[in-house]
Amino acid sequence: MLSGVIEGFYGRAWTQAQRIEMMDWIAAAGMNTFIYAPKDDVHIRARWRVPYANAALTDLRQLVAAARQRGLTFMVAIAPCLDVTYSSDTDRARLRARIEQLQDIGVRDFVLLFDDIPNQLPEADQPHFPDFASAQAALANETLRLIRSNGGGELVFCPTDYCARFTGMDVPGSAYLRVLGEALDPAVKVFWTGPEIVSETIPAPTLREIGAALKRKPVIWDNYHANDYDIRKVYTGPLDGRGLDILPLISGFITNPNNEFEANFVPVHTTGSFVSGGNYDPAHARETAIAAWQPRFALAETDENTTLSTEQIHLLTELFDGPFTIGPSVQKLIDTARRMLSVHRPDPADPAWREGLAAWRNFKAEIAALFVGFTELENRELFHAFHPYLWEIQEEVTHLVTYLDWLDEGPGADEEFPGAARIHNFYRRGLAVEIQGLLKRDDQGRYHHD
Ligand code: GDL
Repeated sequence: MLSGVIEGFYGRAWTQAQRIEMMDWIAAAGMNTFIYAPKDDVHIRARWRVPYANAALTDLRQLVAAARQRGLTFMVAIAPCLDVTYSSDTDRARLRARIEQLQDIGVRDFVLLFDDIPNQLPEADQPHFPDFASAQAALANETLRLIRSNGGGELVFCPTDYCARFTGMDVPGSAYLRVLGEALDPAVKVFWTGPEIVSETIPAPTLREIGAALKRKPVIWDNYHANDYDIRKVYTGPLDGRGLDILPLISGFITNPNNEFEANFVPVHTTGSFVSGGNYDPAHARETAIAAWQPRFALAETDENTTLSTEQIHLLTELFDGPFTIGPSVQKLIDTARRMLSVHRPDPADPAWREGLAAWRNFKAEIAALFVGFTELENRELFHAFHPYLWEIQEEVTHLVTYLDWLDEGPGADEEFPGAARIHNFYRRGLAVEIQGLLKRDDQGRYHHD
């Protein structure tokens, strides 16, 4: 089974050194594949017709060698999907030329991506193919033949409808997927992100469904830890929401993680634990990963052996846990604060209030210490990976505790916070906040206007 990482996100790509280090992480996590597919490399998508220049080829050649040294499969993406004419001999020749150029430097395995485009057969192709899926399958099969004729290798194809959401949650009814399943050479593997682009869970029955439509077990392209779609999020907790019962139903599990390279240690480590098929438990996997991650948290001003504490790193992973979860102890604090704020003027003498307030004051102190500790890290990339997010959390926690402290002073029923003496416009502003303010969201996340 393919397992590993795809550098497949939008936004700033990783550096060459980071890619090689990522290969170390993949190998250490017991996985076998690194896929080079940054949307940031314009040669993959917009400029797919233009051959790579020598400097880029030198870098790619270095990645081929680094993967080989570590016993990993190294795959390179090509995504002609923005403007290819599927029936054009010239375009097909250009695709062939790109593949051959990469084969010349030792790349054997490829991914062919058709994601994030309209599901529509281009007009120029309409006389030549009955539908979009047939056109894409023809190009993929031709690419596979080329790969085979030049020594062999894998081809993984990313369909335009790569999750159930894009089929209107009707995978068995999707003509597009059915035609792909029939027309694609059985040796071509196919990516699937699950029910959604970012799937909270990937239930086994949904994989039986897609497996039947595609006539093959899909390769999961997991966007669980991807954060390119939300500038306020980073995910550094363990993989969750995927059961071991899916492993027999897939032919690969590849994660597309955070843009911030350093934030991906626990995601990659725990993805490795998950695919190994043992007794995967996210809580346990988190602790094992933290222990392996800790040496990266060396402090700059002391001897090399001083790092942030395990507890601090644990807190970090809980603050920025996953797209659908906050770490359990932080979630408990949120629940406590919600209870504390459920009455207009709480009784400061109430033991539950006192306990909750102490917990929040303590949390604020822990965050402050973590924030300061981060500024002192030797590894500046690691610092930058979290700094803006930590800053925001520290701000918000401080505001909340300031408010709780004010309530603790027993203000009158008609007193307001903040009083005139306090700066009150400290919350984030800007266009996005203005737009959010136009439409209020209810508890279910539905929008309403007044
Ligand atoms: C996508 C893109 C991917 C991006 C991710 C998360 C796939 C197949 N394609 O739509 O490049 O990083 O969502 O935003 O997932």
